[in-house]
Amino acid sequence: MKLYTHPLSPYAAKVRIALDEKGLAFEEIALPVGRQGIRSKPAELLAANPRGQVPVLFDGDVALYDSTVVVEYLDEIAPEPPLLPRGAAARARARLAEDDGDWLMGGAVADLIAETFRKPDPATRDAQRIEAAAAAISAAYDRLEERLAKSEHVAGDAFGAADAAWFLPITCAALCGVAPAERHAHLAAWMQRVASRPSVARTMAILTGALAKLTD
Ligand SMILES: N[C@@H](CCC(=O)N[C@@H](CS)C(=O)NCC(=O)O)C(=O)O
Repeated sequence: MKLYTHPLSPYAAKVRIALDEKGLAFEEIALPVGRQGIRSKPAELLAANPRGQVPVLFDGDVALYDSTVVVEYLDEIAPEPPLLPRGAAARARARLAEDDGDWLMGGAVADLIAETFRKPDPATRDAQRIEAAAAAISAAYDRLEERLAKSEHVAGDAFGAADAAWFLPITCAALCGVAPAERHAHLAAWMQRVASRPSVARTMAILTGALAKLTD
């Protein structure tokens, strides 16, 4: 298998974590990235994904994009350990929980990144947009805290795709100044549990290593 990523992509991270959890061998092609995004996109990526985004997974003649679709594919070809629970209702809830993590990433966290990480000069930032993003992210932390008070993981008691989908936006938001608060004790304990998984620790090392080397 071959996976196109970039080292700061939360969606690519979700797929890398899934591959590592399942012990699947893959070649990672990490695209060069700066604060404003991917610097150059190979023709193979653009041909496989009309959206021009990472992650893209190639498995023989199967070419897939969108992290949710890719993780679900991996869960079908390599069912152990499962990243989605068994049973229609539990699976649907887990998919929704995963989508909520992606939605947070693509909405409020993307806005926060656009106004902070992408604008190193604070004078150029839109304070209102930052405030609105921070409020939406804090509300999402409150909802997740309630959920994690009732279960070990985001969608039940086992680690799965929903955990990978939530861990990255929270990490990105915290790096951009909107971390969980003291009242989010279950969330904080869950972050530690998830961070200690080898799959997640490896992805965090890739992310922090790339941040340390960023030149623009
Ligand atoms: N819904 C997609 C979102 C993928 C996405 O937004 N990828 C970003 C990187 S995080 C990307 O490749 N953006 C294109 C660019 O930076 O030019 C997924 O889950 O895979």
